Amino acid sequence: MNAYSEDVVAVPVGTTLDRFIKRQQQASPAATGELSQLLRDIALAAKIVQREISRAGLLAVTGSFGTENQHGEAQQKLDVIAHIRFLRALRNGGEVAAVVSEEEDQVIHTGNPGSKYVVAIDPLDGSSNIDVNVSIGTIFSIYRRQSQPGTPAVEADFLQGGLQQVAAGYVLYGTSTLLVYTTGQGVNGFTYNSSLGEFFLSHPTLTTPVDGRIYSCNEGNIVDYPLAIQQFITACQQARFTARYIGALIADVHRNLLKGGIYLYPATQAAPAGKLRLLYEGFPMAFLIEQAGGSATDGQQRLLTKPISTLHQRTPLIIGSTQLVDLVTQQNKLLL
Ligand code: FBP
Repeated sequence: MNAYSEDVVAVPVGTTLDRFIKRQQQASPAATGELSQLLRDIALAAKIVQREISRAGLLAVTGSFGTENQHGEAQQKLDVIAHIRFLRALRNGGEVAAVVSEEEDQVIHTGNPGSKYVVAIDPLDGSSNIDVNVSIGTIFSIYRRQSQPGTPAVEADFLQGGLQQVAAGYVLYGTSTLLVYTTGQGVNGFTYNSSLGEFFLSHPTLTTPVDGRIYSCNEGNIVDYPLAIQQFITACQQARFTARYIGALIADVHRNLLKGGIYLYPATQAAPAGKLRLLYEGFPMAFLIEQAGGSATDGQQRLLTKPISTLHQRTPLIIGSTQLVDLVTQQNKLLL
């Protein structure tokens, strides 16, 4: 699905996000401006969350919130703050009819039933890094709803499948804050300049190398990994690949996207269906990596074609440079 027209808009580095969005919209006669405004609303929420994160240690917003989400995971204060901030921006922006968030079980209606878009979001990815000042992020995925605008959005609007995404992206709160997204015409990255309060194009038409020498996985789980994955990791070690694992999907995938490499979170005995969530982690990252020339599977099939039946469905994830992803997926299929 391609939100804007075919023409890829070539704009100089340093262009503001707002101007870039405007250019993409102008290049598409069919565009109504609703998706453009939605992307701006996401950028606004990212700026607010970036500010909260950068002051976390001073504002006592680190640590547990004292509640658990529907996955039985302890919610960190910043998980809840990011959830509230994105929800508020999407609600007030008026372009989103409903939201599904990692932090809430049910579909969240925004009070904008007339809107034609729905958004799935992981407000804060890499929660285990929050209190130790290591990179974390936000992941978002946008669909054009199937249900009739003017009526309440429904679960089916979120279960259309990865190929139906209109746009997807992530915000990486790292050494700098980066917004990386696609609308189906390649991937572009924008760096936040907090002194000007603006995102500027810094990574135009991102592409990932077809091969790489970095592997990212929680080797502490290796005994639980499928045999093919264990063999692949041993082969990487014997080939003197570099092991890098930040423990935040966004940060690991972003690094590997730039340098070439592979991130693996396979099924384990502890998580036989995988740990990561298909709707707001797997699908958006797979859409992005494919738009950058990479690949993503669940260890058996192309992730974007994987059937989805529940909002918080889990999935194994293997994502990164095509040659590495294809190799381990082929091996895995052979040994299953
Ligand atoms: P959250 O969205 O709850 O943070 O979970 C996802 C995640 O943190 C990924 O970002 C990361 O790659 C993975 O889980 C780390 O899991 P583990 O600690 O088991 O290695």
